[in-house]
Amino acid sequence: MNPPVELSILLPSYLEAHNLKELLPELVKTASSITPAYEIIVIDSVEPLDDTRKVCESFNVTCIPRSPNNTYGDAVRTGIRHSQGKFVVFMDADCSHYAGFIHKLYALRNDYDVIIASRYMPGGIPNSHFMHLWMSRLLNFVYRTCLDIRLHDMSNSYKLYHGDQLRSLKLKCMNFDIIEEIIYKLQENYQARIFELPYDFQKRKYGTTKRNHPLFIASYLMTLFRLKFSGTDDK
Ligand SMILES: Nc1nc2c(ncn2[C@@H]2O[C@H](COP(=O)(O)OP(=O)(O)OP(=O)(O)O)[C@@H](O)[C@H]2O)c(=O)[nH]1
Ligand SMILES: [Mg+2]
Repeated sequence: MNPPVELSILLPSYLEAHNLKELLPELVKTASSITPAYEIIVIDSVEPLDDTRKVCESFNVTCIPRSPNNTYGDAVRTGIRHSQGKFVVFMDADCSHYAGFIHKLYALRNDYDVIIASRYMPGGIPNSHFMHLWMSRLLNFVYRTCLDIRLHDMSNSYKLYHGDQLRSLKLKCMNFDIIEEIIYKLQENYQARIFELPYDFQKRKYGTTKRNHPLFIASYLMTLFRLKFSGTDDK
């Protein structure tokens, strides 16, 4: 029987083969220096759209298709479903999140339920385009105020969670709002102890964003209303 997995690292990925070529060797180095009982899972598009699967194979990293659809929400749910780790780290696959920071997140695993790489707390560096930064800060302000989540940066996906808590959630969001849904439900269901560490965010290295802004704004607003007025339904 295989020993239990201590650390799962999950990377939702959409057309990121170029970035993964640079990120995965660093990630394997970091994970194996933390524990031999790790798994790295890249969650790719439903059908292959680039060389992502070949790149993962070349570094001995697991790559699975998301299901049922090509949305970020389905990538996150697919990753959580497949993860086995006592602790789970989510990160982007576009080199905005550097692997070495996992050491800092992991060092606090027994003190908190969630540890966030925070761009907006004192000491953090957002390093984004003006419009993206403005929208992201507004999003954090609105969610913080309406849902009473006292965090500087709940929307950066780079976080460490406790695997059992994460796997117990019923998550419904289809887009990037699933990140806020996770935090809200962990806070409501577990009174999760959440801690932020200042993080120096980098712009993506290769490729361009695939975010569809009007769609994401609409889904952030709908999710905000749903969480505010329906609360959680998944204890
Ligand atoms: N937009 C989008 N991103 C996805 C999807 N599935 C996985 N991702 C990954 O989610 C991460 C964040 O998406 P990005 O497109 O970089 O969004 P962003 O960070 O707001 O935009 P950038 O300024 O380009 O970095 C990346 O690693 C994507 O590859 C998807 O269906 N849509
Ligand atoms: Mg990005």
